[in-house]
Amino acid sequence: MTQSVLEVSSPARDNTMTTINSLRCEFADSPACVDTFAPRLSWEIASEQRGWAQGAYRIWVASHPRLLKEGKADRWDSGRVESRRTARIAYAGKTLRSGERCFWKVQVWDQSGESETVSETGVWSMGILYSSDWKASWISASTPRDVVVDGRTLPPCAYLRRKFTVDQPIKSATIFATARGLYEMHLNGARLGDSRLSPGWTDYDKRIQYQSYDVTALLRQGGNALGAVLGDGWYSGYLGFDVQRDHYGDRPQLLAQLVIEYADGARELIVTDGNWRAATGPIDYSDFLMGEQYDARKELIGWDRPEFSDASWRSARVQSDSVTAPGHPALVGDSGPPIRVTQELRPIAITQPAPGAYLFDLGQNMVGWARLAVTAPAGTRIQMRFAEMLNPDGTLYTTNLRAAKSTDVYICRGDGVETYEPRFTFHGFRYVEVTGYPGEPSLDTITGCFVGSDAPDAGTFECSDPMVNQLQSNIVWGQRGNFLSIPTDCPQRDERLGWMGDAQIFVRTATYNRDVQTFFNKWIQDVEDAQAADGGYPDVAPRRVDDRNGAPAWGDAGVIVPWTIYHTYGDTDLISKHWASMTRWMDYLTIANPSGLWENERHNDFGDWLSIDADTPKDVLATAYYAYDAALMARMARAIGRREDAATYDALFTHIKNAFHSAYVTPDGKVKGETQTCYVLALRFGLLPENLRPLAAKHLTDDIAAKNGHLSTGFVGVGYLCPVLTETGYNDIAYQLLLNDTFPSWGYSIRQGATTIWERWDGWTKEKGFQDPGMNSFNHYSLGSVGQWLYQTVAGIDTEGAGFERIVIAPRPGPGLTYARATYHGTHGPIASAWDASANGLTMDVSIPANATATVFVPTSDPRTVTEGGRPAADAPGVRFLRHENGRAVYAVGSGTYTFAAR
Ligand code: RAM
Repeated sequence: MTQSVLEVSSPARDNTMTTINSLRCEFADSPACVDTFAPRLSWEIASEQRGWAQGAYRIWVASHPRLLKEGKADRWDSGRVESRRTARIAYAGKTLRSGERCFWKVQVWDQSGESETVSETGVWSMGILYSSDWKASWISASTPRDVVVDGRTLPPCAYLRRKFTVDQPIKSATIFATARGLYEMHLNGARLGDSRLSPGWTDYDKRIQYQSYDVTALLRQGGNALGAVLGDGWYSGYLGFDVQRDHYGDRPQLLAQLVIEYADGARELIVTDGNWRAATGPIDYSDFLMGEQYDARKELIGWDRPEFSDASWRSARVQSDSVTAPGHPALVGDSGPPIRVTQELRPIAITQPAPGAYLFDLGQNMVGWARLAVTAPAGTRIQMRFAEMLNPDGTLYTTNLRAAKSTDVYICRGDGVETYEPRFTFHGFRYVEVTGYPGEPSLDTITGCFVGSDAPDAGTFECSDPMVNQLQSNIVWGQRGNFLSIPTDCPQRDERLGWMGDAQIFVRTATYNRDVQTFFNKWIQDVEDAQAADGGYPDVAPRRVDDRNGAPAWGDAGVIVPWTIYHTYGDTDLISKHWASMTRWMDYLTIANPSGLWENERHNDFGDWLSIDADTPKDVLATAYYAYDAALMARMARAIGRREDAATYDALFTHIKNAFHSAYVTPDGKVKGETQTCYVLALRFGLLPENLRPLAAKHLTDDIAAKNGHLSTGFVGVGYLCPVLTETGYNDIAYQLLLNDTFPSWGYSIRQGATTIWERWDGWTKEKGFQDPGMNSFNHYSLGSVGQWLYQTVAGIDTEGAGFERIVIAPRPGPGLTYARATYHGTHGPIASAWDASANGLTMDVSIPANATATVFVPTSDPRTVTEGGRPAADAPGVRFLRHENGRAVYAVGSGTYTFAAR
């Protein structure tokens, strides 16, 4: 019976054209090192039929795709489960083993129970499940000499290799590898994988990610060679301010294990141990902040091939700490997204501001490095320096990089066309200055290699105003480059840390632009790892460089980010996993602040960082965030069925709200400090009694008017400014702020040519030029947190409850825009909302994925004028009129595409 079901059911047979897409395991496409015993499986359904909903599913998991074809599920057959769920179904089959590959399909039925569809085959691979399955030892190169450049200690990169022989037919071969530091793995002359800067940043004293590589096709009978190059990276290189290096250790180390399964079932392991050989090669040094120097004359030709003679190499040094010993940091499978070069940029211009100094403009502030192409005599030294901005005389402006030298040097081999790109550094830049280049370079000399954590695209936003489209582009570029293993503040200066305040204010915007579920799942663990024994979350996670407990709106990321990721993707396991940690943070605040005002444990107390001529009292801001934490904790407690905790946090919220009210709020709705941020936080976090909300909103808009229609918010207030204005009936003022191009505004930076979000509203002004170079990045995403409002309000895509199961389409057209459109790929698939007010009335195009439902709000004073697909909306198939409220007709719809029109 099973056999026939899988064989006869195909998408083609289904006359409603229903297909199953996007099979995912642990929220990733074909993940390579899953290390949980019950991986969660998800899929999406696309159907042409309006209102399609799943009635039942059946999951099949097998050890070989052939078995699935034969209708056999030797690992797990879930049986038919009557359920609408399509996401996070936990595997419940035979116990999974380290390294095993699982192939799977899902079969679904619609609600009639008759029409059925079968997916294509998905796959995932298991990582190493038990630390005792690790047989490798940490190895390093014996102490090489250090180079000192400009007073900085910079060690050369180590090369490691190991020759081995294969003399039987192979069934499969997988390498598991990681480093304390950074590594690149090679096998038989090929670099493995396309990810960069592996293994990524975690608190290496607690947790280290490993990656895996399927090398079945690369092994050959006879001699083989494994190789690795090591760099310092976050582990031992310069990082953060104050010229500090060796944050976790002073030499990079490698841990690698090749698992070969032979055709006869035997297994063999080749692991890092004393049999490896070590040397230094062409990379004189490679450091995040300082850059890389590569001397091509020292290349070790063929070093990663079996034929190479490593007689002059030394034995690798085996570290004394054993992977299986208690207290060893946890080794965890990299759950993605991988750090990759995701785009190449061609320069748009070359200038020569000084003799012999060629300046390439890539047209975009970006993160990564430059690839150089050159033909020059051996020993020619070519230097590349990087900057985001130019001085008035057209030379590089590097002062804002502070102690980051950001200089790459290439020394030529001299044997024809040479191309070079660095391995273990990255820069934040738009301009590249090349010196030492022989002759005239061309646009082909330099290519910008854009690097970042490669989270899948999730959304698009576009509207009738080109400046707003540039703003959206600036937000996305800032996100793509600064989400590099962790959410960093900036990519260029000597900082590049996981600032919590920046992350919490931007996270909701981030979810719209990219699928950041696995990215933040990983970072939330970094945040928990960074929690102090007293319960304090830090300012930066991983907690290095700046060791203090977190300031208000910074430490709170430990609650806000998990909440946001849960709310976006619907994963309650995430809450359960971090619940104990979050309650420790709440206890820490509550014990220190019994009055309900957050008066103690404010540490760096940044306040509304980089606000403009507005001084939000720090206690007001702190207390507002404390209340917000309590409210989110109550909601999360409810989501995971902890009713008593929910009641406790509800009560805590009320306590803080009352304290806030009596300490800071006047009877006429003024909030102490009276800045825009004061009002925005009080309104957004629900800290005012109903009757004072309109008054407070009025004070907010009065302040905007007094500033001649301008904002004054810093990092903390900015994210909620436009949302609060729309919520309180001032959508037109929110639009005004969005469309401003006079100082201070988003538009002002764009008028000055910004291609990313600036750290400061006044990073550069016509009157004063550059702001204090002590802190002036031109690629900082925090002030880009308005992106959330573009998607949720201008285009109107949101979720009611967690996980975009019940979608809200509620665009709020406003003055200055004639159309806006957005797409967002939610848990169930693609959602679209577009409105156009350029002709008579308003049209709205809406698209809802199968298995989801939506509430659609159509702006109109008269619901009788609303049509869908040309007929009265109330009569349209699959559309149900609910009510008319606040100038909007409200409809319930199921999946499908809809065109509403209203007058
Ligand atoms: C700056 C960082 C970051 C901010 C902190 C308070 O140095 O760049 O953006 O969160 O300060």
